Amino acid sequence: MIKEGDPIFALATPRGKSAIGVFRISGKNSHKIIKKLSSKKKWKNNETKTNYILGEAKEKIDQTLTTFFNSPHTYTGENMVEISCHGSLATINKISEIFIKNKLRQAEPGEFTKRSLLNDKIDVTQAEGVSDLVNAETEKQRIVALKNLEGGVSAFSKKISKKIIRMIANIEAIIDFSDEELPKNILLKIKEQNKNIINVIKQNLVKSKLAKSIRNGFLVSIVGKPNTGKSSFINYISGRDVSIVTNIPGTTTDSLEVPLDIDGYKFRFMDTAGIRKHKNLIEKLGIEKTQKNSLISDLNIVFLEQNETNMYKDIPNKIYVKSKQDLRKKRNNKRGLIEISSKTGFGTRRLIKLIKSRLINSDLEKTTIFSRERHIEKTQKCLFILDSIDFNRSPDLIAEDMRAALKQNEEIYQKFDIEKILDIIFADFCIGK
Ligand SMILES: Nc1nc2c(ncn2[C@@H]2O[C@H](COP(=O)(O)OP(=O)(O)OP(=O)(O)O)[C@@H](O)[C@H]2O)c(=O)[nH]1
Ligand SMILES: [Mg+2]
Repeated sequence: MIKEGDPIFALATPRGKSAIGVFRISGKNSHKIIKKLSSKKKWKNNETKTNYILGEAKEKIDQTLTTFFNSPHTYTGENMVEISCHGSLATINKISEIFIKNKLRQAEPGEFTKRSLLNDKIDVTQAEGVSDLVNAETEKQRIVALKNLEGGVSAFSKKISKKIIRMIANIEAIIDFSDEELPKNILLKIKEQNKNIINVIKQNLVKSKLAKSIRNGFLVSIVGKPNTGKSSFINYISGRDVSIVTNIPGTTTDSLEVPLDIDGYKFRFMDTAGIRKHKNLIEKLGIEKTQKNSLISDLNIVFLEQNETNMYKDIPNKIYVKSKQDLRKKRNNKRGLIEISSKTGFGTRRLIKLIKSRLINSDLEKTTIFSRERHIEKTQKCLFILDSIDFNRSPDLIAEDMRAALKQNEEIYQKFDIEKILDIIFADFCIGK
């Protein structure tokens, strides 16, 4: 059953000067309202016609290309209209004004998708996919988001649910039937089933690490002593002067993040105050921040002055680099050390290649399952419950645990606790989607 909400509208394209602007309208009476405002009165489903939007005195406001969509086969499930008008601010403002006068309400961010979800046109993970696709900045983010939109996450989680339900049916058979009526070793079989589900989930979680990083970006921190060329490297790879460079040691006092698209992957390079002895409070705070960031980074690039690698024993996931190669006569052939120059660009491609290979070590096409923290959290909870089932307990207690695990898994794609889920999903939606 489609529920129709109050009539809403939104400009689905950015407000500003452009060739066209697209308005979307959805909800109760939306067809009636637009027919009243249009120079043409008869519209068939999915029909696109040029027409005029008319003002209060029936004066022409703009020539538009308008399409009517009949419920339930629309994005929201409700009756909808899409209007492409000329993209000037004057036209957009005037049309918006007329809409408001005619009882159309300006939509909230993500309200169209919310209605789509409430009318079961899409499920929760697909709504997340829509949001990610609209926000995708890099090629790989686009690929991951599209897979979610197409239902990749739901398909996987539903498969897991099915397996758990089958296992619950078996354990319930033990509760309901006597030993003679049941196949031998049924408990052993259930244990096998459980192990199998656990393995599938674990494999998926390993793969999901990559998908999550693709969505959020790989965090790479640049650490090292003062004047080793950290900021110069950040400036070189971003092609801009984002960080101040001087020959005064301790120039960078704070952490500074620079987003970069490398071969379609999002990276967040972080210039830092580095790690050294501090002379004042500003330096102390900057260094503490560097240390914290290095722990949460996917990778740390340690810029060396000499061979002080023992200073960085506590830094996880690192690559050693020595910059200013252009000033040295001799090549440093030390193993595990990359020489670069931010003046000439020497070695930088090799370094980027190494960073990429350290972080992306599997094929994306096969690894696009969970890209959101929410999916991973629910799956981990499900896994934890299945993993800690004590098969020595009574079958009804085992069944109870299994049902709890099932609930966690179902929450990935079902509309549980709808308001809370909506808040999370729609936090980064834009108006008109
Ligand atoms: N010749 C040459 N000079 C460099 C290179 N990289 C950095 N420098 C110089 O080294 C000095 C320090 O560079 P920065 O990039 O500010 O070094 P940093 O590690 O960010 O220093 P702090 O912010 O003080 O920790 C500057 O004078 C740069 O011009 C390089 O590859 N070649
Ligand atoms: Mg610096």
